[in-house]
Amino acid sequence: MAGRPGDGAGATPGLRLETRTRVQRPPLYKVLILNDDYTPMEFVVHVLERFFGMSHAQAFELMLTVHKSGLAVVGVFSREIAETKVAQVMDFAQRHQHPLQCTMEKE
Ligand code: TYC
Repeated sequence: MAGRPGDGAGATPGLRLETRTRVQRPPLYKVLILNDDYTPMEFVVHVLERFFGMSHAQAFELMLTVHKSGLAVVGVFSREIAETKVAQVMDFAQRHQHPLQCTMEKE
């Protein structure tokens, strides 16, 4: 059978040359918002609108999910974008003296 490009046919017998390029997709990260007893509901809704581009209705629904179940994924991003979102939310919450927690984890 004729060799295909990249299969090393015609090269030194026994020496298979690896010519394919292996492409690794960069890992994705989930950004999570955690419930607490003190952050006002409206503040969480505002955070979701401001930093995650949600409509008021989407943000309100997700905030209620977090309030009832403890946490929720708010988005999935590349590492750098996820890190930026987490830093923005944590900074915004701290500046308003709310204990809201935002974290990220590898998918
Ligand atoms: N549990 C908060 C309250 O009753 C509201 C809240 C919702 C806080 C979601 C954080 O991620 C959160 N005021």
